[in-house]
Amino acid sequence: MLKFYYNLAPNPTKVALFLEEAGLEYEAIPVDTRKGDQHAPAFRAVNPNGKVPAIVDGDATVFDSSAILLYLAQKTGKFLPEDTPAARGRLYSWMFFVGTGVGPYSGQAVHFKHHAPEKLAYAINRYDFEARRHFKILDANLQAHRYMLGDTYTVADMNVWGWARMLPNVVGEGAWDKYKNLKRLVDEINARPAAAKASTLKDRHKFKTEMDQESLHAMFPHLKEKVA
Ligand SMILES: N[C@@H](CCC(=O)N[C@@H](CS)C(=O)NCC(=O)O)C(=O)O
Repeated sequence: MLKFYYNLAPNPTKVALFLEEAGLEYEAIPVDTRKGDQHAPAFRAVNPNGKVPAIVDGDATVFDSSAILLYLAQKTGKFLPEDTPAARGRLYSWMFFVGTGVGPYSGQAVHFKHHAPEKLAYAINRYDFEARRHFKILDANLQAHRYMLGDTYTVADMNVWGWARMLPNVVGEGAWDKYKNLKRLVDEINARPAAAKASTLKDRHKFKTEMDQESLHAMFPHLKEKVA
């Protein structure tokens, strides 16, 4: 059975959404990143980057949420746009835009606002600005089209949903007023049965919630190590 390595963060959650949408059977394997499970050699053999999500599907091992979503969409033939160069161009562009822009800038915005030991105004401003700029681009696309790739719900919408549903945590309370089209998509996906099923992941395993010294060192290793 497909193995799905997860915690409750945005990137694993969008993969859970796809697995539920497609009705795939999977074994959910918790990786408690606040306890340092991501650094265990057995997990590093699955994802050398030491982050979730990752999947093992027969002899295929896939890490990074956008890669996993594309892999699963192509494996099942579900939630893909039509098979034309124009549609593939849109699919790959938005998938990579989320993977290289929305995800990392949102993650760093959260890091500098909520977790960094020092409140650095420059870093907070830069990542807040960039996260907002990326969300605005998504919002403008969703003003022009019902879904990210046009008229049909696809894997690109699931990719957006992962971080977009956390928008107030990324850019602050009250932010939804400025991203009404994105809110429309997030609300629509939240109401889908697959999203409700994906959210039951939180009931399957009790993840560590404290952010103590062990967690800080596991998740932010630069606090104690140097890269050679
Ligand atoms: N580019 C990756 C990012 C994955 C990622 O940042 N995962 C976080 C979720 S908490 C993680 O595993 N963090 C643990 C760590 O950084 O030690 C993706 O899209 O899947």
